Amino acid sequence: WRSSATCKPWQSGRFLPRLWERCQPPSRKGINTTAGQGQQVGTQEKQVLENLEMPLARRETESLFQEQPETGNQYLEDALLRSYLKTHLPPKVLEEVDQDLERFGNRLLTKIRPLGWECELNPPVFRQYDAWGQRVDQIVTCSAWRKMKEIAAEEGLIAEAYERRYSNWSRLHQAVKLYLFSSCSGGFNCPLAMTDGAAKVIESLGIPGSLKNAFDHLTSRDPKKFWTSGQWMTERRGGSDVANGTETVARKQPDGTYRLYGFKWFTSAADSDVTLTLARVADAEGHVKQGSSGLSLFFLKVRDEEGKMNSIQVQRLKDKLGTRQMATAELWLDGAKAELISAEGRGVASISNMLNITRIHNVIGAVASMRRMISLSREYARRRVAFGKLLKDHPLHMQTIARMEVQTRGAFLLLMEIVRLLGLAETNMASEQDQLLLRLLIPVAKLYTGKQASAVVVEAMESFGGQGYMEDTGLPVILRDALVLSIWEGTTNILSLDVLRSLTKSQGEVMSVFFSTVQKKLELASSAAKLEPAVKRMRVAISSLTRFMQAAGSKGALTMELAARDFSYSLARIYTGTLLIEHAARPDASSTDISAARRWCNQELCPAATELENSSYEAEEALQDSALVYEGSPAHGSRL
Ligand code: UCC
Repeated sequence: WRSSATCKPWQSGRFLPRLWERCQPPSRKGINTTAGQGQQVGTQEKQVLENLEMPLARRETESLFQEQPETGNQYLEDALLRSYLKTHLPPKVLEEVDQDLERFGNRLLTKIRPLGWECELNPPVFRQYDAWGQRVDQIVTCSAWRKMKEIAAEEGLIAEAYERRYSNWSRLHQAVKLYLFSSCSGGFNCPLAMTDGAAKVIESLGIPGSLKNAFDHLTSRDPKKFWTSGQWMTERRGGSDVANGTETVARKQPDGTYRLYGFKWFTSAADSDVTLTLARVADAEGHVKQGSSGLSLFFLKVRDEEGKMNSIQVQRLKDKLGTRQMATAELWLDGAKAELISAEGRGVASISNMLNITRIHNVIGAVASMRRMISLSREYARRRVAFGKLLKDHPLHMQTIARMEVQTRGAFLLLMEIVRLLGLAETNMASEQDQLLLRLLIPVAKLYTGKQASAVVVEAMESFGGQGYMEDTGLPVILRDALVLSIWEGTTNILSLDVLRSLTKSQGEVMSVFFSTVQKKLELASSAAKLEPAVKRMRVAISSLTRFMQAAGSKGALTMELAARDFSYSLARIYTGTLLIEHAARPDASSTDISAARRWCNQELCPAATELENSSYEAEEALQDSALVYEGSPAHGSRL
């Protein structure tokens, strides 16, 4: 297979264009189509093995050793996604959504993924001055990035959720599109997350007249009209402790608007049109109230009608490990004109509507990156020969990918559950219990899938051997971009504390709902004989969790704080396992649905109970934690 001049690198969803762009064998065209592959696959495998037999001189060592993994329409190749939609969507909705997703899957394959790679190759640059020394503070993005914005509008990636043409299922439809889009988006999933969050905040405020125009832009399908939003929460004193870290001051103007003064240390997608941000309103003497109750929420446009910055200066762009396609900036607000949109002092509570949405997007990103890596890994295993046979014929290799697959399936079902509940909440169809469950599951899913994504993506990278570590395969990009998922939108520990916040705020009611929901799902599944071992293990885990709650509840706050992470993991594993069991109990469930549920339930489901028994949450253990960490450091021996 000689390299062909007619080879088009971006055609047919080819994974990466540059390294192998000359290597598509004409005789193999169509290998990556999704239908009727059986015959081709056999021929292809035979050919790969035959090639291996060739003497070195006949092999094209100058251009190619291995064939790159290729994937087709990601919607059509995602068996779990399709079976989920088939199970849950009403037939009429399913018919339309299915058509839309298949079409979208093709567009992603042929048009959008290449643009995503262009975004990676052409990261934004900061132009501070023009040729004549005028300060311009321009963040220059590439044409592919700007095209992504148009596509996002055309595809209704935000609009879909707010038009609600499929009632409560619109959220799910939107989330699935975002899930498919995410790994092709060249980082554009980030501004979309914040845009969705901003639209949600405005909607939850009842779309006040002053924000109607902004809401229309944020939810528009018209590329010329569509706006994206930022979420400027992080200041130089830190990103987690927003209540104490926010220094920005808001000064009221005679016309009722405000001017903001402060320094925003980490503003993602800084090329956005508008943003939501927090600031402390100064009184007539210029005093501000500290702490959470001093924070209010503001809306502002980044530029005025003429395109000039709204008294905002860009200090520099951040030099990040990943998400380099997207401009993250340090911004000085020097009297930026803004509108107060929350009650004074209710900033954190108001922006939490945005946070909950961006956290769901984080989950979408996590599941999408896992799915993408597994798709590539399994394709590679069909092409790559080692020790005389294809990787897919090595049982240990398959076991490794299958374990990743089980994690990804679980994470996917957890994501679907959350967007299902969100859809109900947004169409006034959610019971109080549904709403409590949603409040609990968002931080649980965000923290758990963020960690899963890091682990799965690293493991999948290894499944390519040394190739996985090569920059120009594109695999390291996926890794870098996935590593942020456990950091932004609240780190694992911050999210674990948010799980506790939801317990406190509801006076424990969220846990009653959690227990009753998993019990109900298990009861419905208990008649399926093949699921019996999984159901049994799950019931044991639920008893352990109940015991943990009783024991930890009678201890002090320190116990729950020390247990917060293990507790959140326990909730994630139990709830996700229950969803896998529920999915496997469908009448038309496949054998893989059953084995995914069984395997998930074979892991430790309630680590919090085990660690409680190990006395890990005792005060003495906390002291020992510090001793372990600081042994040998200059701090050792001083009072920690
Ligand atoms: O901006 C960032 C990067 C942007 C990139 C986005 C792209 C993501 C897309 C992914 C695509 C792949 S990163 C910055 C993110 N920052 C955070 O996530 C902040 C992390 N910190 C926290 O979450 C903290 O826990 C805080 C800020 C929420 C803590 O603040 P407070 O003021 O100390 O918390 P309080 O006093 O407990 O809560 C104040 C109120 C309470 O309501 P009331 O007063 O009615 O009791 C809480 O119940 O806020 C309510 N509240 C919430 N309500 C707090 N959190 C929530 C919540 N999650 N849901 C509902």
